[in-house]
Amino acid sequence: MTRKIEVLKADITTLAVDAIINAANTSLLGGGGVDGAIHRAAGTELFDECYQLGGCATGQAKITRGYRLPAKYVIHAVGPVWSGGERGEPELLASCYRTVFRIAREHGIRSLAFPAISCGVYRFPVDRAVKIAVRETAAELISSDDIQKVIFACFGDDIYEAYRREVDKLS
Ligand code: AR6
Repeated sequence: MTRKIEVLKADITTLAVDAIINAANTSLLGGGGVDGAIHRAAGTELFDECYQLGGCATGQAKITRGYRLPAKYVIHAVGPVWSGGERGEPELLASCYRTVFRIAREHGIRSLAFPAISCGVYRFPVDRAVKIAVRETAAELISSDDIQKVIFACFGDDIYEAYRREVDKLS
């Protein structure tokens, strides 16, 4: 199972996987951080498709095509804004990962790349977010053979080290 997980220092927009995950907001109409980078790289057709989706609730996700990205699809997940941890943030973040995996299975997607959802502007504590990401990914890979590769695309050494530590615990 662990051989299906890769921790990479990478700009997610460059990865040629079946789907990359966007750390979006409830409007799905773009923003800063990884969301801005994905929209810039994919081109304006991505915005046009997102506009048709009518937003997305926190903890949920919606899929679009990838347009000019090397990835065929983008799965837009809306992570929670961290506000102390007593407002269901851990469960909402776990729900993002579970929803992404369900959508991926429904579309025959076999390789995925995630950014550290909620770990930027949304200020989720990195170690806690990474534990949730790795736990949910391991649960998916153990319970189903549909997904063959999950990449954690890390921007910055602290995020990279946090994923590395957590993934190493699996083996
Ligand atoms: N590739 C991989 N990771 C990246 C990239 C990239 N090109 N760019 C940034 N990151 P954030 P959030 C990392 O703030 O916390 C947006 O405005 C970044 O270093 O993008 O979920 C949305 O529209 C961090 O580790 O997402 C929402 O309003 C991680 O991606 C809001 O931000 C997530 O940081 C979502 O906030």
